[in-house]
Amino acid sequence: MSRVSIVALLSSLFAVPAFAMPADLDMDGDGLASLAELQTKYPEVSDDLFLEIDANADGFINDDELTAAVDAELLPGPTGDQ
Ligand SMILES: [Ca+2]
Ligand SMILES: [Ca+2]
Repeated sequence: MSRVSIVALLSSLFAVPAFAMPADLDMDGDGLASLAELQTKYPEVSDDLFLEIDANADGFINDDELTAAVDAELLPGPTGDQ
């Protein structure tokens, strides 16, 4: 096992997001939501809003960024609680 995969394994073991990326949002199961995946669930999401949500500008929304976007009311919560 390479050093990189060990680090990835450890970080996945210790990552405790507020909520996991919903399966209906992360359709390819890579743990991240792309613009296309986000727009499939939220068609109203614009390119500009995606860039605003994508805090580290890697082109994908991770759990932390999704949580922050929901907290900032940029996106509705995945559980739909009010
Ligand atoms: Ca994905
Ligand atoms: Ca990101």
